[in-house]
Amino acid sequence: MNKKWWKEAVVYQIYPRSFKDSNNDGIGDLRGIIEKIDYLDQLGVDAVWLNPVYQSPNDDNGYDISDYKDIMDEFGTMEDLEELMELLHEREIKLIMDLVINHSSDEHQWFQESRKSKSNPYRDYYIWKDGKNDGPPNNWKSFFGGSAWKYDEQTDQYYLHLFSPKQPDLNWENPKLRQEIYEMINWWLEKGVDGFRLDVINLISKDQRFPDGAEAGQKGHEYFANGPRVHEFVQEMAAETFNNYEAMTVGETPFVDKDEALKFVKEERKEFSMVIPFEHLEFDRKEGWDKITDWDLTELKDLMSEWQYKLQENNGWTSLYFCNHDQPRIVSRYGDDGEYRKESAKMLGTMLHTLRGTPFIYQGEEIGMTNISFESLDDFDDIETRGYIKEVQAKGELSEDEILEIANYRTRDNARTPMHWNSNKYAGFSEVEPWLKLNTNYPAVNVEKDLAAEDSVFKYYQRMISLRKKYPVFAYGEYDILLKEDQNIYAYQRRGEENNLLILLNFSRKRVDYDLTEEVEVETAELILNNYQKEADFELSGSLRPYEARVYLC
Ligand code: ISL
Ligand code: CA
Repeated sequence: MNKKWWKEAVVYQIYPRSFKDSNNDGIGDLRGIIEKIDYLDQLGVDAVWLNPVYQSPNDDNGYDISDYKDIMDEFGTMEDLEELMELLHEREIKLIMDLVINHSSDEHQWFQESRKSKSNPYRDYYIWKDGKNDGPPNNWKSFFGGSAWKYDEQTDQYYLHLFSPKQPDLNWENPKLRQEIYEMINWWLEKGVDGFRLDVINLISKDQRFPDGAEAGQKGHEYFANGPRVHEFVQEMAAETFNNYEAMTVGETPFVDKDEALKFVKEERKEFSMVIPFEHLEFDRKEGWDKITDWDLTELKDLMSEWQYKLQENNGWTSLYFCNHDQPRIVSRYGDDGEYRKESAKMLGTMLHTLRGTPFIYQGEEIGMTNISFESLDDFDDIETRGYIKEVQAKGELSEDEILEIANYRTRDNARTPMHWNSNKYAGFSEVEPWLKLNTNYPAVNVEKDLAAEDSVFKYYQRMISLRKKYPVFAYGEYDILLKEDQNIYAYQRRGEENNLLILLNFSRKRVDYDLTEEVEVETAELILNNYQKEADFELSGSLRPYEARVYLC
């Protein structure tokens, strides 16, 4: 097993718009992050991933970039970013930037040129096609609703946008475009950034026949996700950029199962360090955005196990996460955000920090932040949520109240409300009204409280991270599932060179018995992490309290 710094690291994701506002305009910024470096250091994380901070008209909060080599005015300046990087490096915290290169903003100079004429030198930087029968070139659907094509009068053609019309897809078939992108990536690497998270990177190669997609689901994905040349492009990019710097790379890859993932992360293939999987977050949305589905723990266990075995047997790696800026808060999904908020937040965190892979913590997760409950459909800011609301309204099957309930459960705004620093007005995020409504529970759930309480979620995370550093088995141990059929408990072992870990996680709100006598041989085991007061030393059979998590060193 090759040792790498990023296999041992814990990454903390910051959504700059919502982390800390330093100049009281209601919008988080780079100097706000600088103010909180001590906090990151105290938590013990090894790397920070920043969501996009580049120039952007903010149609999709920075995922629509108009200048890759400049900083968004609202966030600060290039000097601020350089200072942030330096200060992080002083604490031995690495900086990972977001790289959005499947598409740019329509306000990027390349697109401004591209749309001018069919013979413009930048025309082929984007994907232009003639319409078909008075409509778009095919039936592909945008992630944010409606057709993925937009008609442009100036040249009487359509351009492809898998996301918003203000996010035209770049044409990776064009070698000139690819070279420009590599040059930009090297420019950032030269500046000293330590790696990148690559946005929807498995969508960069489109089937050049542009056929209609099957009717169900995200129409067209079979032709634009994991397309014909995707691995060729990724290998070329890696060889010309990241691999010359030993940078950490995290490919965001929707529509990727364990087999497809392995192609991106098998070390010998020299593509990415790890991917961001999606399948483990689809259990409560199997019937679509507008139906909340019950889910079954054994299915989640099977899925996690398949990935774990596949990657460890084939020299591959993955990221481990439950929350990010696109996902509702996990404690409100797979945990319990009421009575057992703290216990379940810690239990879910334990799972992420004890599986084989690199854990990613999303801001607020380390204090157990929960989903919101906005009171009006007008409160939602997220472009994806607004798209879905429109679609569901058009279907006419649900009342406004029912839509509100679903939107509150699903919205990406759940992750994007401002961070809770204390119980002051505006939660210590800003002194003025923030750009997005706060979660109203900030007086009860905030950093100041968690730093003061011994049994807080924060303190538990801190301990978990320090244990990862102390025992290499957390990063490198081999995974093996136990109690496979159990409906309530997720149990597994990690086997390392010096010691082993035994992990027991109760996913239910009741006390549950377990019996490991048939499954493991353990003589002595030290309880090194537990989200309750210790009840007993290790027993091969016993019971777990609601949402209890135990980690034994054996
Ligand atoms: O957010 C999602 C599910 O709620 C996904 O459909 C999401 O759009 C997809 O995972 C891609 O996400 C990334 O690219 C988007 C951007 O809006 C997301 O914030 C980003 O993480 C377009 O750049
Ligand atoms: Ca600000």
